[in-house]
Amino acid sequence: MSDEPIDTKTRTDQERIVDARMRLRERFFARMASTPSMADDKPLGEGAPNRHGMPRLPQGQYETKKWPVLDLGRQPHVPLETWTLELKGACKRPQTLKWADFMALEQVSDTSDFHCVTTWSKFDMAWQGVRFSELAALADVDERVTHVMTYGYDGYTTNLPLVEALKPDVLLVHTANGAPLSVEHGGPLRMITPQLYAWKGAKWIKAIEFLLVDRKGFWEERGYSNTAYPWREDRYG
Ligand SMILES: Nc1nc2c(c(=O)[nH]1)N[C@H]1C(S)=C(S)[C@@H](COP(=O)(O)O)O[C@H]1N2
Ligand SMILES: [Mo]
Repeated sequence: MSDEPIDTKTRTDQERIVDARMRLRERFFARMASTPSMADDKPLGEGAPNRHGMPRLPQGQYETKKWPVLDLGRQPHVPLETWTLELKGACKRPQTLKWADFMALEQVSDTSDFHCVTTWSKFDMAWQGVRFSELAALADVDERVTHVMTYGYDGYTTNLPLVEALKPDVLLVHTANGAPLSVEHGGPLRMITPQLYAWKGAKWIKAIEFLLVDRKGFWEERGYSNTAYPWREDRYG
């Protein structure tokens, strides 16, 4: 356990977390509005607008009802008893959460679409978990943070701009379509980035690092796009 169980947190602690989250929200709202997914008035794709006003099927994608598995061929099994999530880098409250700590955070449900760069899209995935923004607030990220790196238990890494990570549909999820997330899909916990290609969401997430300068993750170093915006077919860099 990190020093105290979360339910004994004082009201002051909670207020500080909420305050930090509200400050972040204000600070990033204007910048979020200038990121492509909100500012793009000619997104590429087809179908009725999705929840974000983008064409439902991004250009070059096809819909699948199946849920394919993509990873580096190593699927780590991490028991909940030993599982931890580390929040580190440029933040005022670096910390390591145990499973009970994580589950005591505000839990949300959201339905979103999943777009893989290998051209399949799966619509209407029902997720449960914790918003990335909640974790950023908990860690009290430094004002100067521009990017984040996420790490998987399999050694995977992927980077993304903080403004993308703070979008309200970016979640760390433990439940998919009503069932605990299977190991092959990244259980016990993975990240999802519905408005970016799915490789930006680390399965078996182990750590989040707040960065003052951008750094490339596994696929980004190997020629994938750094920005990964589906409605511009922004697949490769
Ligand atoms: N830890 C980890 N996360 C990962 C990957 C990986 O290899 N390792 N692959 C990424 C890629 S390329 C995609 S498309 C999605 C696939 O998620 P899925 O296997 O649940 O469909 O996970 C992403 N997250
Ligand atoms: Mo992918």
